[in-house]
Amino acid sequence: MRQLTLAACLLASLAVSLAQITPVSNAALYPYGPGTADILDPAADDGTSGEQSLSTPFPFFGKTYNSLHVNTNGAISFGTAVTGFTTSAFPVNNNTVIAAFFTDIKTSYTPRAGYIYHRETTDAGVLARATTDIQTAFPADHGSFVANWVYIATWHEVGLKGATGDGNNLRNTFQLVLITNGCKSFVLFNYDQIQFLQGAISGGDGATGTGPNPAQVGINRGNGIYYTLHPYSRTTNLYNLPTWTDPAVPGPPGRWYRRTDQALIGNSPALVCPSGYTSRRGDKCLKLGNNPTYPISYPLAKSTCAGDGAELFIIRSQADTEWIIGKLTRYNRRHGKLRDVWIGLTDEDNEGTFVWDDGTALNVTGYAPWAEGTHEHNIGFRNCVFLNKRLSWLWYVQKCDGYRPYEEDNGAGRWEQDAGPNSYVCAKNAIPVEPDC
Ligand SMILES: [Ca+2]
Ligand SMILES: [Ca+2]
Repeated sequence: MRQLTLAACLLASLAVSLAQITPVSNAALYPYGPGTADILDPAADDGTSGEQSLSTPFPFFGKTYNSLHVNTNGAISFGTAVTGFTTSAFPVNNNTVIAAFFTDIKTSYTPRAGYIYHRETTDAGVLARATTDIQTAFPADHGSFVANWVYIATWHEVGLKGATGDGNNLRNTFQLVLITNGCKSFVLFNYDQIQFLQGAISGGDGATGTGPNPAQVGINRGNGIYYTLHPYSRTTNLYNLPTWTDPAVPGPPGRWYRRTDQALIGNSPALVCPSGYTSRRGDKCLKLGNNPTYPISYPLAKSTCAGDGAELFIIRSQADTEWIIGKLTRYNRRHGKLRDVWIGLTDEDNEGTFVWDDGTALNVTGYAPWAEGTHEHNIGFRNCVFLNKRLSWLWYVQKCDGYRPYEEDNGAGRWEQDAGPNSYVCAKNAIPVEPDC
């Protein structure tokens, strides 16, 4: 019995000594491991820290979370543990993650391949460092930011799943630092060493740590809409993360900064319309433009929008069309005289190839409600597309300078009802609302 106890003590001390790693010294990485209050997770493959309660809720893409999970496969997740990973590029549904190095990582080898540490902290030194880092990185926008809470998760010399031969020696060291003042939030992606690109599954090679699906680096809101990706994500450039510096954001080599409280891609409730643009559709704000008495040429409609920092509205759906019809109908009820509507679509540059005002090609298999006979009508000098009121608002094409000569004036100082488009819709990006903090 005494011998058993002694053996258990020896085993326990052996386990402790194994955990006494030497944290790397790197200007990008925050302190971690022995000597800090870090929690060390058990060795695992596709494991998780379990739910970690947060003393300060973390704002993340328009929501706030009271807990998080630190997962073996190189990511922090919100709402639920994410013990797997995905090789599909963000945005994807589910996988609500901040992914530092999202691939098949495994620490549960004998001997152990790496250590995953994490802690929340309000240590004054760490908060001061986080405050300085954010103020230095974003002096114009966040120059007065003061951090009041930080979470540090570190994957120290972790190995790849399916390692064989020389692959048993490949190790990656990286860290996520979550920072908030309770309102705005940021994450630092810190890299010290990248020796493998992916685990041996997903087509990977266990001896070289390479393969067709290198790790994903970025943030995924989990709704299939909001996301951000590091430029090296899913490429062999991942090897260079420890020396990479963001050309747009000052910071030490090996660090990528992202703000995380706001959704800046796609539709967001935290968007407002710029002055003069009252109607919101998705992430665009719209303004009806018109000339009640004369036809207006396509170039004039386009340049009027451009002069306002806008572009002609790009119609993507029947709902967009109905929005315009409704707007015109209300206008006509009060003022009359609005007719056909230019949309931002022409084949001026290449006959028969229609391009939107923002340079994107018309998706020929997508929404494109041409009126019957348009294509026979579309010859070299008819290049601009409009909603044809007389043809149930279907798309028709005409000369870009308006298709009736001014002689069509009916003598009463009015143009004929079908004298050509005299309306257009300018679209501007909606503006994200800065929280008051
Ligand atoms: Ca794994
Ligand atoms: Ca044409």
